[in-house]
Amino acid sequence: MRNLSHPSSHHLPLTSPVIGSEAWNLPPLGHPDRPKGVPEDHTKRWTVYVRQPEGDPALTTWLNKVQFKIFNTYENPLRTCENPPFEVTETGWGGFSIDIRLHFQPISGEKAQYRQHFLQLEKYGDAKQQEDQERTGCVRSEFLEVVQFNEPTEALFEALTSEDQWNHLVSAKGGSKKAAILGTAANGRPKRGYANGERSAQLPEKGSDDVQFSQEQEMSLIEMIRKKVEDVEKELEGEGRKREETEERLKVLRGELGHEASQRAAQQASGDRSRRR
Ligand code: SLL
Repeated sequence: MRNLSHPSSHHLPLTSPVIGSEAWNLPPLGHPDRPKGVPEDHTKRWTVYVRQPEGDPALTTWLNKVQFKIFNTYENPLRTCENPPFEVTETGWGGFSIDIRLHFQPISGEKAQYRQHFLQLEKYGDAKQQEDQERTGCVRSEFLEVVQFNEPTEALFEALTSEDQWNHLVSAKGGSKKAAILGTAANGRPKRGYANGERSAQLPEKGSDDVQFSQEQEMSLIEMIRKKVEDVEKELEGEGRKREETEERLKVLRGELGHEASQRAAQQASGDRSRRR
């Protein structure tokens, strides 16, 4: 790590944007509310986005530009958002994986980072989730991404911990910026930072009904991912064993086949000899 003289320099700064998508049904073909100019086979309207969790500092503190690479049959499939909102809205009929490139503010000195998001158009999840999706007509798929800065400059660190990042909350919600920085945010949400009150760009420690994303949730996400990795490793082990068995079996079969083939060749050869006589 270079250049970090700040007291909390033992933490590599990280931020947590939300990457997600929302999809709605389009009114069917011939319906008066169906927007004009939408191709006949399109059944959905969708938006893919990078957003800050509610009550968070503006993404532009660290995020400069976002590129979304959508399915290549769309016009101009590489969509670039130089300013917020960092999102793309389109219509279509099918889901696909979207490549997302996060470009950081030049002061950060960080290289762009790459993420992927699957555009989920169909209902998913448990019965309750699907009921909600049916009722609201909206399928939302969101992930809290962890963006870690590997070589943060002092300037980036300053920006990530500066009070000015909360300015947009004051104008938007009429709350107090001071409240946002101290104790609770304007909306009563716990503030970001460490338990000892250390200023940081971390998520609030604990979640609640009102707090969508927290360090607690971040940790359980990490734990979930760790478990998944374990599962996949176990599966790989099993697959490896299966493969060995298959190879063993193949060897035996090849051996049998080779034996048969050489017998046949021998018979043929002796036949040839007998004809020649
Ligand atoms: C796949 N899932 O991976 C499919 C592709 C593409 C969806 C789905 C319309 C695009 C357009 C649309 O929704 N495409 O109008 O250009 O093969």
